[in-house]
Amino acid sequence: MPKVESKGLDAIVVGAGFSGLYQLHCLRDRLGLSALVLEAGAGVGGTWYWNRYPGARCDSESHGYCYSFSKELFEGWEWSERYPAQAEILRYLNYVADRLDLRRDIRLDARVSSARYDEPANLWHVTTEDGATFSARYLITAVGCLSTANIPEIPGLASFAGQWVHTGQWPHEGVDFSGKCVGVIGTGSTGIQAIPVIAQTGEHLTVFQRTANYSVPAQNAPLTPDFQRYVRENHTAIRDATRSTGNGQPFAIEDRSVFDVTPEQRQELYEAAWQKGGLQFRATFRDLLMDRAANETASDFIKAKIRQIVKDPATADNLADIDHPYAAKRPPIDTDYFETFNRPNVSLVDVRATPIEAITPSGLRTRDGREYPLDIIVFATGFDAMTGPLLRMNIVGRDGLTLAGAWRGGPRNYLGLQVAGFPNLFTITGPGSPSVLTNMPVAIEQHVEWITDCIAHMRAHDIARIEARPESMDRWVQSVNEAAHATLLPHTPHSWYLGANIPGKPRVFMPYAGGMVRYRDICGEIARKGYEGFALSR
Ligand code: NA7
Repeated sequence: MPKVESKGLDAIVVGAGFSGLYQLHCLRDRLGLSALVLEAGAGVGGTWYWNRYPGARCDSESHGYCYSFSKELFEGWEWSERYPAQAEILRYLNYVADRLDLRRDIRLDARVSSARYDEPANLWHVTTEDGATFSARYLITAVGCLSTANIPEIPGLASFAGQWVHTGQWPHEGVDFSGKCVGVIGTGSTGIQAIPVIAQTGEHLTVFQRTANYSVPAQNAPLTPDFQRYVRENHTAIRDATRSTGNGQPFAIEDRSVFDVTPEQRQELYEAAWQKGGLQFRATFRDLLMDRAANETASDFIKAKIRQIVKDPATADNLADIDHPYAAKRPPIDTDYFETFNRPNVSLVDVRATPIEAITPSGLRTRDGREYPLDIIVFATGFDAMTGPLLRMNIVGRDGLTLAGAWRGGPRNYLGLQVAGFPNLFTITGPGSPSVLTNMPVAIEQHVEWITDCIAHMRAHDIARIEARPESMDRWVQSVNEAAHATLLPHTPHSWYLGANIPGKPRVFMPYAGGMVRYRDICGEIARKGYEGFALSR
C-alpha cells in the first residue's frame, strides 16, 4: 500500500470536477499557495467522468455551461451542440486541465476516506482509501452535489444472473444492449435521457416508473456557425447574463404572470416555449413556481402534450398521471422521451401501483406476482444528493465532532459554505447554497471566488482560523427554509431536494431557493463586513 506523507500543503481540495479544477487554479495561480487535489476517479471531470450512460447530456445550454472567469479559456473552446453531450463536456474539462496546467497538482485514484481536524496544529489530516495521508491548513470539498449513487436495497439483487449498472457509475467500456431485454428503473432526468437511446439498441426495454414525471423537449441541435461566432464574440455579455439571473442561466424569466394573459395567449406562449424547448419553458411566466394555480396551467399543458404524443391510452394515462407541480422536482428535458413509448419494443410498468418486490436471478418481480425477465438492469435511481458525498468522507472537526453527528437532523451550515466546529473547512456548492437550483458552473465560480478571497483575506490579516458561528448557522438555516417556502419547491413528497429519495434521510429542503443574484449579494456583503457571522482567530 503506498503511504505518502504530504505535509506543508496550504490546501487540500477534494474532487477534480468543475469546482476542484477552478479552486486549484485560484489557490495555486492567483494566491501562490501549495494546493493538492485528491480525486477518486482515474481522470478529471467529476460528474462528467462518471455519468457516461447512453444519452448523458447537460440540460443547460453549452454556451452558459462552462467557465466564464477567463476570456481566453472561453474563446479557446467551441461547443458543437445546443446541449453538450457527456463526452464533449469531459473533453472540455480536460482541455481546461491542460490549458491551466493543473494535472501536476491532481492526484487521481485517490478517494478520501477520512478527514480530521487537529486543533493544536490547526491542520486538516486527510487519508485516502489507499492509506496515504496528507495535511493542510485548509480543506475544501469540491465533491459535487450528485456524486453518491443511490442503489435501492431491493431484495435479491446479489442473486441477479445478468448485468446491472447504475447510471452514475457507468462502465467505461460501455454496455452492449443489442439483443438484450433491458429494465430501466427510474424516470428522473437521467432515466428520461437514457430511455430513448437504450430503446434504439435493446431488444426489449421495460421502464419501471414509480413517479410519473414532466418533461419538455430539449430541441437539441448542432450549433450553427453564426451562433458559434456570436458566442466567441460575446464572452462578456454571456457572462453578465448568467450572473444577472436567479438560476444562473443565460436567459431571463419573463416578467409576466400567468394571469396577465388570456387562456388563448397562454396556450400560444406555452406552445412557442415547447417548440423552443429546454429549461426555458419554465421561464415563460414569473409565477410558475410561486403559485399553484399558475403552475397548474403549465402542468396541464404538458400533460395534454403527453396524451397527444403517446398513442396507447393506458400508457399515456400512466405517463401523464403526475402528482406534483411542474418543476417542483428538477424538471427534465428530453429527446423523444414520450415518443419512445410508441415503439413496439418498449413497455411501461407502474411500480407505484405494483411496487418492485424482488430481483430474481432472471429478472424482476413486482408485488402482483408478475415476473419480468431481464438481461440487464439499469438503475437510473439518482443520488444521495448534496449531503451524501460530504458525509461519506468521515469528516471529524473540533473536539471529535463528526459531520454526520452535526447533521443528524439534516444539514446545518452558514451560507452553504461552513459548519461550526469545522474550522477552515469550506464546502463548494454545499447544502444551503443555490447549487442544484442553478446552472452549476455559475454557482461554482461564485463559491470558488468567495473562498479564494476569504483565504486571501486571512493571509493578509494573519488570521489562522475561520469558522461559522452557531448563531449564524441558525439564522441561515431559517433563511434557507423561508426561501424554499416562498415557492412550490417543498410541495412534493418525493424530491431529492428534500432528501426524500433516501430511506431514513432527514426531510430538509437542502438548496437555497432565494436565487443566485440575491445569494451573491448576501455573500459579498458578509465578506465586505469583515466576514460577519464567522469567528476569525489568529
Ligand atoms: P432522480 O431525479 O432522483 O430520479 C431517480 C428516479 O428513480 C426517480 O424516478 C425515482 O422515483 C426512481 N427510483 C428511485 N428509487 C427507486 C426504487 N426503489 N424503485 C423505483 N424507482 C425508484 O435522479 P436522476 O439521476 O434522474 O437525476 C438526478 C439529477 O442529476 C437531476 O435532477 C439533474 O440535476 C442531474 P421517485 O421519483 O423517487 O418516486
